[in-house]
Amino acid sequence: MSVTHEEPELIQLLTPTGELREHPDYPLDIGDEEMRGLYRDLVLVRRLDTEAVALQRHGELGLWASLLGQEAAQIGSSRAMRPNDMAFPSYREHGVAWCRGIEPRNILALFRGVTNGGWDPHEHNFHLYTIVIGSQTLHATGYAMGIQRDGELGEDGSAVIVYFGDGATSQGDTNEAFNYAAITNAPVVFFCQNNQWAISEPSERQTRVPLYQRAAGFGFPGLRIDGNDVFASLAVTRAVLQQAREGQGPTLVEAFTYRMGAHTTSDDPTRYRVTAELEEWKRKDPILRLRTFLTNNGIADDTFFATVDDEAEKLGETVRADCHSLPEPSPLDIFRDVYAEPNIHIDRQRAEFADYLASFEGADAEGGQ
Ligand SMILES: Cc1ncc(C[n+]2csc(CCOP(=O)(O)OP(=O)(O)O)c2C)c(N)n1
Ligand SMILES: [Mg+2]
Repeated sequence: MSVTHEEPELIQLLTPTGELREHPDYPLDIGDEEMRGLYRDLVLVRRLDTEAVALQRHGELGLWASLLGQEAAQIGSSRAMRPNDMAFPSYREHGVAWCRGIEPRNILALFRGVTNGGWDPHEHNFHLYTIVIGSQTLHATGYAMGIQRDGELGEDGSAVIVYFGDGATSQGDTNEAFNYAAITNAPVVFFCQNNQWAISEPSERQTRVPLYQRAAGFGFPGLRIDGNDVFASLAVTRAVLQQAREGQGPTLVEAFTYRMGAHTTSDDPTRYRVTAELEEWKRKDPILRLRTFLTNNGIADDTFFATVDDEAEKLGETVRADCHSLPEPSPLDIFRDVYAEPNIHIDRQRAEFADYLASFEGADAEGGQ
């Protein structure tokens, strides 16, 4: 059976060669300072990512999921958030974490396996990383329904943004979340980073229609943006978050991008994809095009770029040093976050486990050696 569908329409404000295009519905409306700030964010999160990959290669992290190539999708959309909005990430959202003020060392702790969570979701309105594909779309929809019920909608109200991949759109959870958000008109932005791969499964084997068109079937708008264009990501997300805050319900944003690295450090993409594809996407690099734009329009000069490069080097050093000095957790920490309130069963299990640990010669009460 052949299926016909409309040709995908891509919202793009900054072309791969660094030219700015006006869009009637999505004005960019930011000043030079903010543009330089976006460039700085992009470079710093890429440096953080490169350092984390190197740390994993040195055996300092158990695993790392690289965001290489997806920086613009993440930075633009998260700089569109206000502090009182809530974000639900997947496991690759280091750029979003960065913009929400999560310390890189806390992300590293997670991938080093020395924390049971990483951060307090309420402190930065940034939920914990979620590995179970698509499940965070339901958490986000429920949270957005809570915002509605707490009467927090309005021009200065709050909204929710949830990040997930192309592969997650094949999950039942994601489709249930789409439906629930639609029928309840929940203030949630579904931000799908279509990096065109779900590990080794290409997106053309996951869907017969462009992903953003799925939203129409659930009864809410869907848009496709150039995910390597930080301006489009910012302008579009800002607009749809505001619509959500004002009670106009959910939107699906499909950020069309490309995962330039491996799925994770445990994966070898040369086994399932051709180099030519990667080379093509290198020419669409999100950082390169913004640098060209800033240079050609006299918004940033060599001194600015050199300062950002220096800052990136320092961040790399800090991340490395922080990783080496992350404390080992106590085995008893596992009992700490099970319930919000004290619980006699957990207390008893904790005490039994503490006795067991203490039974080893030379062990201290906290299980350390
Ligand atoms: C429910 C569930 N099924 C399978 C997996 C194994 N798994 C981990 S990542 C992944 C691919 C996800 O692809 P996508 O949603 O496109 O996200 P990306 O990694 O490309 O950012 C799979 C199948 C999982 N973590 N959870
Ligand atoms: Mg993917």
